[in-house]
Amino acid sequence: MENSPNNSLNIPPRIAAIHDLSGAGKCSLTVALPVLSAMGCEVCALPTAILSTHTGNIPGFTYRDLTDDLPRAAAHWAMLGLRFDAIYTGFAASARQLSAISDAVDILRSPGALVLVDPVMGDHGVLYKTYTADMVSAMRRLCTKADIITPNLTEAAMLLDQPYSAKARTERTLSETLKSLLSLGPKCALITGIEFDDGQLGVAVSDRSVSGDIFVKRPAIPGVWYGTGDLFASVFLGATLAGAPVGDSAALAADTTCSAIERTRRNETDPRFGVHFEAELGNLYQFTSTWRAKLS
Ligand code: PXL
Repeated sequence: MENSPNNSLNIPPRIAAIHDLSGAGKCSLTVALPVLSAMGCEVCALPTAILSTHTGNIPGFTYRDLTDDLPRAAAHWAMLGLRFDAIYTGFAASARQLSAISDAVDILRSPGALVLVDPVMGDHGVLYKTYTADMVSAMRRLCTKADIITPNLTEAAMLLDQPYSAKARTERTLSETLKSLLSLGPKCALITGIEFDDGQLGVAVSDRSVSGDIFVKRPAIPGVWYGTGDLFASVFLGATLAGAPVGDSAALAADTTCSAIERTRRNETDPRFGVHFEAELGNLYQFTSTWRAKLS
């Protein structure tokens, strides 16, 4: 995948972030906005819905659907002539919303813009409770428009219509899955949240313009950590837009996610409210500034 960052030191790359705004329980926009701003990007938010919290194991959340606003907001941005270096999508609430997100991608995409689809649908072998079979098909269609996709193993199985197995993975089987994911259309596929057969956790990456798959492995930290897929994808996008090679971007995203999880574990806060990534923002700024300076 050719990176297409706006490498001017002065003009930050502009990203259209099409995600929900969950007020508490850091995920989607409340991760993408701070992370990508710290990484030197301008983030234009196109909220798909407003919730009091995310939907994962927090009963009683409020939900206001904004699907009908998406085409109008995208048309307004297009009318203003806003040009985006990247379009970034994640969680969606319905098949109709996924179709509106897909239309917004078409409206906002200009030549050279990078489209990252994080096909948020489930984890640990199960779909999130709001997801349906129709939504899986709609997400698969959205992935065909992407340059980069970042499913976890559950989402990869759903996208490929394959059974999910909880068994630890070998690099060989992961390479097969990556190949199938690339056949959906993207230039680059990352599988996140992998338990490797040697007990480590990590990600697997395949990029059409890089020979050989890349495996990033880190010591496992047990537990269920909310919003970490959103953190990983946001960091990966920010690093890519700064011009970092795919392996460096994946390693930074993995390290940032592990550090934030580790800090949250030490602090013993309720993991449902997200991981403590705030202390990583300085490092993220440094990383992207270094790459921008190197490539300018
Ligand atoms: O982190 C993914 C996510 C984003 N947004 C909402 C969610 C979830 C996962 O459950 O519920 C609203």
